[in-house]
Amino acid sequence: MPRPTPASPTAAIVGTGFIGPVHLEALRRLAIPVRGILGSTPEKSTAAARSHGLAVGYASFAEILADPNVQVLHLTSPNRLHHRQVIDALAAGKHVICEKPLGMTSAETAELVAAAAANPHLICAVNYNIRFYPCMLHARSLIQRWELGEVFHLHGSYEQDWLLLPTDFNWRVLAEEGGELRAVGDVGTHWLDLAQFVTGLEVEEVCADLRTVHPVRQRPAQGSVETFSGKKGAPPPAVKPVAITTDDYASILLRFKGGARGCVTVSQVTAGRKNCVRLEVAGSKQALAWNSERPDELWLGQRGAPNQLMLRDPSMLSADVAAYSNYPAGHAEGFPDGFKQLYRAIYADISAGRRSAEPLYATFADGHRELLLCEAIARSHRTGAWVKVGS
Ligand code: SOE
Repeated sequence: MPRPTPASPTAAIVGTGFIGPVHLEALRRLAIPVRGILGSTPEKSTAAARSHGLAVGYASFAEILADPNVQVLHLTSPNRLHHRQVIDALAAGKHVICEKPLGMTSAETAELVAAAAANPHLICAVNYNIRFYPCMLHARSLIQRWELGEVFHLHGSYEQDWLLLPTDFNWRVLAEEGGELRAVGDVGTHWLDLAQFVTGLEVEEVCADLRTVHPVRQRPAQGSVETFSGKKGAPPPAVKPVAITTDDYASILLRFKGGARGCVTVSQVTAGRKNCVRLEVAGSKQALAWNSERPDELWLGQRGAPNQLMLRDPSMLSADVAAYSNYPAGHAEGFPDGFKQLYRAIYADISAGRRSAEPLYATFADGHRELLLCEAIARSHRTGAWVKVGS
């Protein structure tokens, strides 16, 4: 796999919150140059550039677009900004790596798919990083090689606890900032993307039950609260109550094309589950199970033989994915490593100057599908009925 060289395209990061610096760190591990960063105010940009040792703290998005030294934009801004920023970035000739969800509605993401098609020389990716845990790439490879046989059903969950209390607040809880669906949009789409990526199956129909556990949350009267930062520091001196319509919890039944069935539970109010993704797949020959909080372990279930617990080891991974695991067994590869491997795949395409026919990373088409899924889930919850995706 080509290693990015110092002549690699140069990136800039939009967003200084929780996830922007994760992108930056992964790029640095790959020796991909990063020129600067943009925050929600020029002062935040300057402070972030200084603290991360970057040359430029941009004063505005327009300033990044006009920077001829930047070829790739990493968009880690609030969801409501993605659509406009992607359109403008592509028009300015920049490659785009956009955080999920790609947009607020499927009407927005359909436009972004069209914009990507109109700019085939630009790489357009969505940041579904969980695909790049080596055990998940290996699981996909096993399923592709029919080692599980026919997939009968799959299930799992994505659970967090950083929004457990009514005093927990962040822009994501507001529908106008993050979208109509929150737990489903923020982390449920990760699971849905992962499940479809690993199995190669497409969700066709959904039946969903959602709950807003805290219909009122306490918003700090001043300033913003960064994702996952609520447990740090002193409580804000003053708060005001805000009505919340977005989901804290969801359970969703799934029907896949070809007959497989599934279900997923999503929650941002499960005490003790920090950032826990679980996926189990039951096939006609074997089953498999994985938990992101023990990322290097892949369980393989057998009926007529002892079950196996595989410890990630580059020498034992499928040959086609072994290059995405860089540390010897026993040296855990987790959340930050997935971002590194994701950008390794994306920047290989950027450096090659063409889109892979079947990239491992999520494309805008995948990002659009996630919005169609979210809309089907919301409609199913409202009507209490099964809803076909994209109908
Ligand atoms: C917050 O819920 C969040 O940062 C998500 O937005 C990310 O996608 C996930 O990886 C971790 O949690």
